[in-house]
Amino acid sequence: MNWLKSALLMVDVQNDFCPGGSLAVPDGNAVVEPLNILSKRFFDAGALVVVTQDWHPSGHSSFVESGGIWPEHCVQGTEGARLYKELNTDCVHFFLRKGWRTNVDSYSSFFENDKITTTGLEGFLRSGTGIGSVFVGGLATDYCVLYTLLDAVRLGFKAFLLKDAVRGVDYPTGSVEKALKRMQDAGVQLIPSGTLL
Ligand code: VGL
Ligand code: ZN
Repeated sequence: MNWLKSALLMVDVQNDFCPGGSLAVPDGNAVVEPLNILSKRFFDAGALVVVTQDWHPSGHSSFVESGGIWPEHCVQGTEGARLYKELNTDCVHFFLRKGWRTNVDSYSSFFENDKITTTGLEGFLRSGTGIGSVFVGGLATDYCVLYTLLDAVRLGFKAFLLKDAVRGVDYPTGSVEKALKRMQDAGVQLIPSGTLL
């Protein structure tokens, strides 16, 4: 493991995706404990740590009221869009907000759903020492975590899903299982976070 060429991505650990939020992921806050341990581990070892936030304008095209499939969530500047308070961000190098264009969603942390518009994350990872491996935890397994990892593989990174540090919405039912299979088929390695400690 070359820590200097590794990055930890902590995806969308926000109030709206945690218990009590408007798009709550079952047991969503369970990702916080392993991520807090990992972010310190990565930081201390000289690796990079990235946090992402879903960051939608009100009336975003993904919301039911606008013809999308999701309840209103992670609206810019609201309590629901804030990072879950127990997530420790002391070790974070790079904060990334995505999904802020009204008419295009951004499940992936690398590209908006048009597959063309970049979020800037790839450029950040390729700067400096040049990251080769990306380790992903957070929410939700079957959406933002899935598309982030598929893009990571497509961009040529070694890509790892931290099994105990993700939770899924599982909407529609079965989508978590499908996502895990898609990731494995694409070459994502599924690992327990304990193997990095
Ligand atoms: C997400 C649904 C809608 C996610 C974001 O972070 O996985 N899911 N917006
Ligand atoms: Zn969203």
